[in-house]
Amino acid sequence: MKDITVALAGNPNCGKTTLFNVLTGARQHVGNWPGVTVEKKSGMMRHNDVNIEIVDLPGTYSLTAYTQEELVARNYLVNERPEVVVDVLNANALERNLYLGVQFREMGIPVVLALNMMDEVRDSGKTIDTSQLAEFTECPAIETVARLGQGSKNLLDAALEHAQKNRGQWSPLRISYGPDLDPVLEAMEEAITAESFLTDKVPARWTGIKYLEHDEDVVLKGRAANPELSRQLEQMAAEVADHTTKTLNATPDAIIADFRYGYIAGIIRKVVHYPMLDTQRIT
Ligand code: GDP
Ligand code: MG
Ligand code: K
Repeated sequence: MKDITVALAGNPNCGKTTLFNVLTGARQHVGNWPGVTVEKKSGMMRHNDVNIEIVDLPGTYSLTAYTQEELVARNYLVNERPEVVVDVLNANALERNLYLGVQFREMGIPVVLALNMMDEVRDSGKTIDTSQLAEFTECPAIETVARLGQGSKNLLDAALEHAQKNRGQWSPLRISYGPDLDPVLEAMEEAITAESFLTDKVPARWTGIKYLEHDEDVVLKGRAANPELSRQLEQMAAEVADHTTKTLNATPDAIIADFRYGYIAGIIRKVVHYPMLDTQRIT
């Protein structure tokens, strides 16, 4: 029987399936996610006397409700609450790949970063300060080359340790979304917390963000759970959307994406270093 579940997530083509195969070998089960035709793969393995179920989530760039894959990944995390998510990153495209991880951390789920394709990073001459990345993101970060099976032991050590440290507790990352959205988000969070609205499953702030983003899945669940509060939140979201559209020519979901990318860019500037150009070396 399993002791813990580790979910593998990441953008398409980051090496997730390769890593999944390295970890689980032939002990795999392939099926479909309930109700949809998205493939579900899981496998069992044992590491440091712990029985680990590894679940391969669909590859996604985001966690909105726009695609079946994103909904499957999100609902799985919310309903099954795996002890830890291993976010597999193409380390060679770190900035783009970190966007998904920020969203996991906004949900609050414990995340370990697997910096995969480190062979390609080394070939490129770039360097990544992995320990600083771990510090800034507050997620353990492990370098891997899944195609050669490198780093999987370190990754499992880090995943088990992180699972033990968090003990199923979710603690969401809080990013500022600027002077227009922050006050609304705070008011939403207060109202959501006061009514324990969906808070058995997800953090109050995350639900607020989803109302600002007009997330259809969350709004429908919200209307079913508490129609009056849902109407209030929808009203708040509509008012601020009207305001930002007039003053900034931007909808809240676009502003939210901008601030997330800004948060990531700030980290990337500090941890990714490029080789000096030849022309600079000559002078
Ligand atoms: P997925 O879409 O995330 O499941 O990615 P796959 O596991 O299918 O891998 C996508 C491609 O990347 C395949 O051609 C793999 O062989 C390759 N790949 C996986 N891991 C690495 C790695 O660490 N380094 C390099 N260079 N290629 C890798
Ligand atoms: Mg795959
Ligand atoms: K490749």
